Amino acid sequence: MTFSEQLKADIALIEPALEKYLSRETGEGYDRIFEAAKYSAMAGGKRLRPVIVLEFCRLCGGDIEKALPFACALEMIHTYSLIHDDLPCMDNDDLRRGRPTCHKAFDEATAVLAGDGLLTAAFETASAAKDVPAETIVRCIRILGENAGMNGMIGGQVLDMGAEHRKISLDELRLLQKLKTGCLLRAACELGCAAAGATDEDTLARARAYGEKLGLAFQIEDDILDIEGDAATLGKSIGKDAASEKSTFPSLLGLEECRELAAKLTEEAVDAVKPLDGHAFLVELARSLTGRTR
Ligand code: GRG
Repeated sequence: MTFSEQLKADIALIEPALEKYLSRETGEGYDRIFEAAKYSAMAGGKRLRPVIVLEFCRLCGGDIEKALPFACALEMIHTYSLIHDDLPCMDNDDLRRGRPTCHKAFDEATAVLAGDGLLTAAFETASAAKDVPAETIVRCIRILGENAGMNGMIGGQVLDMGAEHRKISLDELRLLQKLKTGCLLRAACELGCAAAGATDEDTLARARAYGEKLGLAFQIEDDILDIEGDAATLGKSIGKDAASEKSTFPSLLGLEECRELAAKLTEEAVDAVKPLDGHAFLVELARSLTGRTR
């Protein structure tokens, strides 16, 4: 199978499973919350994190079908973070994944609850994984909690809010992004290994390194895309964050150095997994994210 065929096959497993896990309507009068959660979760998106879960599971010799609950749980947490990040009290965005944000399509309170519902459903889904040893389930739940929580993505979001109105250093920005974006990507790698029952320390360290390097490269690319997108659509040379004087990789390093750094980090991610058998897909995936259009 080629890279793009395998990517399509993974997504074809993930999307119906995600929809099934979120289809728990009762007809009791609160079904609108399922509608809102599915509106955001089933709105496309690259499915990068759940694909990485399946592919690390495959690389470690596991059954990727058994990794699906963990892959979908991670995508639910990612979707909740996007819904909450778009709220008026956070980034106040109108569009996400090419359509109105959850609070625009529904209302603010429903969007808060849809995010809460997705976060909770993630843990429900992971804990109910079928034909998986209890020890593996607990390990996966811990990975999800640690990376999505206050020492992970939430901590990163707090640093991000603190960086709203003051210039921060490159080291501070690296930490912020390591937590905010990097933690869920690292969690994806760890979850895939855990779902396969892998315990080899070298493999786990390589998986973590891949996630961390890729997370940073991915965020730098995202900052570059923000600038290029704004320049293309608005005829401006600055992005939203630059306009608000928020520190970003391009504002601290300049575009050229950012491109070089993203490429260097991508190759470091590649180097981390190259010694592992079955690394080809992960190598192509990492390289496909450099210079992506979104
Ligand atoms: C508000 C709880 C809370 C957390 C906020 C992760 C995060 C922290 C906010 C998301 C907003 C954002 C722009 C994060 C940077 C990481 C990033 C580029 C997210 C978008 O991920 P993609 O490109 O999205 O994988 P798709 O739509 O493809 O899934």
